[in-house]
Amino acid sequence: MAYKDLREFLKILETRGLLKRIKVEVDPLLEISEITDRVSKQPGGGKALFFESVKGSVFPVVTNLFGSFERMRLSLEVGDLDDVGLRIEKILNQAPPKGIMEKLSLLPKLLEYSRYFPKQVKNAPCQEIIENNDPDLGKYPIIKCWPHDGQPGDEGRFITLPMVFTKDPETGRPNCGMYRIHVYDRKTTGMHWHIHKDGARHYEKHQKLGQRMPAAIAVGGDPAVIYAASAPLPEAVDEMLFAGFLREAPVEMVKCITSEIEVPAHSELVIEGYLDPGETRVEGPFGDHTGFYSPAEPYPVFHVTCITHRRDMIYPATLVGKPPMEDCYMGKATERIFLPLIRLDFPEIVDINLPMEGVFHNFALISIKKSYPGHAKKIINGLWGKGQMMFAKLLIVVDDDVDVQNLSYTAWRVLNNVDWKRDTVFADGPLDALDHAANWPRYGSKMGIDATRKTREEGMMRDWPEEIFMSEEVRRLVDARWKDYGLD
Ligand SMILES: Cc1cc2nc3c(=O)[nH]c(=O)nc-3n(C[C@H](O)[C@H](O)[C@H](O)COP(=O)(O)O)c2cc1C
Ligand SMILES: [Mn+2]
Repeated sequence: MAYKDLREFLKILETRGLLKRIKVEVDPLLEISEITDRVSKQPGGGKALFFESVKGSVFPVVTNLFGSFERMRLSLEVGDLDDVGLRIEKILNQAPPKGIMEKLSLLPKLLEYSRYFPKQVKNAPCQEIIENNDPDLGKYPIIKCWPHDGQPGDEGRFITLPMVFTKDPETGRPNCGMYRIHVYDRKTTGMHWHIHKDGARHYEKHQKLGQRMPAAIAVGGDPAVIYAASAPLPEAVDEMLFAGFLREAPVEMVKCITSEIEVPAHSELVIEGYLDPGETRVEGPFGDHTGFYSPAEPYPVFHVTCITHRRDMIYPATLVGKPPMEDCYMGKATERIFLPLIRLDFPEIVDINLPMEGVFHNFALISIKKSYPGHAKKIINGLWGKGQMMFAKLLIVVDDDVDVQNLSYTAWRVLNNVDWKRDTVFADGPLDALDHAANWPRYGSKMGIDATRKTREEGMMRDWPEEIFMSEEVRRLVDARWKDYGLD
């Protein structure tokens, strides 16, 4: 059963002892951050935090919702994050229907999926209160994360767990992306969609058409819906359909009060507004999930026309910074969920590990079933051409007998197997907007390492050595005699 909204999820967390209430008054400027940071650094990611009393606002704040493997699984209602991937794989493996009989036999399945399309509703909890006279962002407990966040003249508050809804002006197709929101004043914010993202694409199109762009920022809801905003889906896939698939129930959507944009009806808070093409303002700096401040740069400006919310709104926020943090668990979910989709193009890929320390765009480990010379290099080049994998600054490919989830074993194999000149590939290309190491923003070099066993065809003049293993016979003997040695 899908969670209807954020509250249902919070209730589950609380009954399972995975949520801690903080009753004393706390400051949304930095204090909530420091508490959240300390808790997310506890073994396993600590608990979700519910701040009941927040200085300067009547609304409470929750943080660290997704910040452990257990809570990430609970948020998607699965026993194992791989279960979502398996569901996707099952759909993808259905052979394309040939004859009419086959098509008919698939009909029930197809209908089942159509159940997941977002559904329009008229009455929405997120519109219990409508502030369209003089909307004021100052009423809400929006947090300041790190000391140098924001510009002189603003308080450095950022909405950190937003779902930003836009529409393609040509196709009418909706998009939802998680792009942090820098609050400049009561009615104005930044819009930090990197140029590679779908929201930015929609903005570009409005700009070309010379049209004002409507947008809406929704905060809070079923955690599966929130997660979907961060998922690296192809532009053609509506995040809300994907959320429907994840929660196995359609997402109920409601039209905004001041625009045609639709937002999840069960959100906690919705900020409606528009962007004027060409208008930019300095956004940031912001203590980012790389563990460094992302620099202040011009980004489009969002003007608020209306704010709607639940009467007793609960405001969720996330804190990003040096890993491990809450977003690392969201990234880990993405790693598991998207593996079957990557395998569509690269069936030889066995597993992928995006270690938290690599903050997702910096490092990916990939195991493959190698079957021809140069196979690993083909995977490296191929992945750099696939969606947000283009940002991967370091790709290391190993053979399928390496468990890439075991970092120590993998490091040992890689370090022994590589001849650095022969086995490295460099490429120039787009980089994540958060990369600060390249000479220019968003463009620089990436490295791939082929750490698979090398063959003659790949130029290896020697026989590959055999990995050491004890014989089965002796292992069985020692197993049987273990007690006799008196070692335990
Ligand atoms: C907590 C969090 C904050 C994020 N902030 C941003 C951001 O400010 N700008 C951005 O372009 N992407 C950001 N992302 C990544 C995007 O949400 C992600 O790339 C997503 O796939 C974008 O959706 P889109 O493909 O529809 O553009 C963030 C992700 C998370 C989990
Ligand atoms: Mn998208």
